[in-house]
Amino acid sequence: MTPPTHDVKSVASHFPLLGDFLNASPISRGHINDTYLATCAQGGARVRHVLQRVNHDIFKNVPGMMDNIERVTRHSSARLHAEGCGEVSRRVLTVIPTRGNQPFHRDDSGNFWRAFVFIENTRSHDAIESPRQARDAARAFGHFQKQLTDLPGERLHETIPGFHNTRHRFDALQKAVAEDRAGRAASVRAEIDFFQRREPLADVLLDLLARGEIPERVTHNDTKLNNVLFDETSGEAICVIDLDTVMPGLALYDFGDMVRTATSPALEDERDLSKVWMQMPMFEALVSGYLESTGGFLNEAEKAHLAFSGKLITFEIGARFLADYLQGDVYFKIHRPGQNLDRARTQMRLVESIEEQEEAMRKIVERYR
Ligand code: ADP
Ligand code: GN1
Ligand code: MG
Repeated sequence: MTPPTHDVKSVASHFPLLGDFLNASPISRGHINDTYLATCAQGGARVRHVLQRVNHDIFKNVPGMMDNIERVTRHSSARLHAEGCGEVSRRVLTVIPTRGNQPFHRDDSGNFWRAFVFIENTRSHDAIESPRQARDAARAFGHFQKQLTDLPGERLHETIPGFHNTRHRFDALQKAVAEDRAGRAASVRAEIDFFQRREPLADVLLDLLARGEIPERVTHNDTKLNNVLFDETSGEAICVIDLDTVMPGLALYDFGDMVRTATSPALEDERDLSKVWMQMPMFEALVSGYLESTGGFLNEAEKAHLAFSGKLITFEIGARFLADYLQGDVYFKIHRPGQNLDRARTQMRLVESIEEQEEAMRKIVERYR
């Protein structure tokens, strides 16, 4: 639970950073990796970089993951240049290879470290503030998908196999309940029941995929709101980050996670559940922004399931938070006891709020189709 401390200065010496190392401070957003902002001095100016320790308990094939990220960022960058974009270095992540020209550095403890250009003059948001933000974020994530529709080469590595396989995720929750490693199951019976009652949700998209009604695509798979950077000055969503899970997936996984993270005004771990709900103006903005970027290539079955995808991904991530709570908080970083349970409860409340409004959500999608 205590934040890890690393010798970031020593890590930094393995990368050709643009200047002399001054200091590094942790960036506490994100549940998975250890991220640092490393500042260097160069001719009186400060140059900043991101140094990140990849969580290799979760990402078992770091070389494969970095291969994906290099291919995807190279392709996006070429696309942006072709589109005549003026600020390519702020609109796509730039990996800085090590001094030995490797995509990551391995330290003496076996940790994998990588470096990125720090994208200046941006902000990320943990909770949505306006429909404009929602529309912009959805347009940016949709544009990211669009850029990758013609990614050349082999199928990308599956950096976490079965990442959004909701059947597997549901079964993992059942297993966590049965094992009850942390002795917590009896105290969260109502929460467990909530997910068990909704088990049939788990197979809906997997069945559509198996019947060939929706296609596999290259998707981001972690489109939570704080994985897009907004320009500090204009407020525009300019760069999609956190590319660790870019791999084969369903477009609906990406849209669903936007609904999960960019429609409720509350934080993911809010304890006052009366603050958690699906706000229709945010949903409408997501649909409009997302279809603006992707309307040209999504098929009718994908469009027809946009509202459903929000419910499904919220259900899925809620089940993952609850399973992690039952296992003793071994996956998602927590900053206080009970945080994963609080996160599971906000997801449950949001699923209910979507259920209450699903018909109206579907009608909104109809209007934009
Ligand atoms: P995690 O996988 O742990 O979520 P992220 O890659 O999302 O890690 O990084 C955590 C946070 O660090 C992001 O939410 C963002 O605020 C910040 N960040 C990451 N990369 C950059 C970058 N290249 N430029 C600016 N900020 C960044
Ligand atoms: C994790 O890395 P981060 O914080 O952006 C998780 C996502 C979850 C999310 C829940 C690799 O995302 O799948 O949806 O937390 N990433 C991984 O907030 O498991
Ligand atoms: Mg992140």
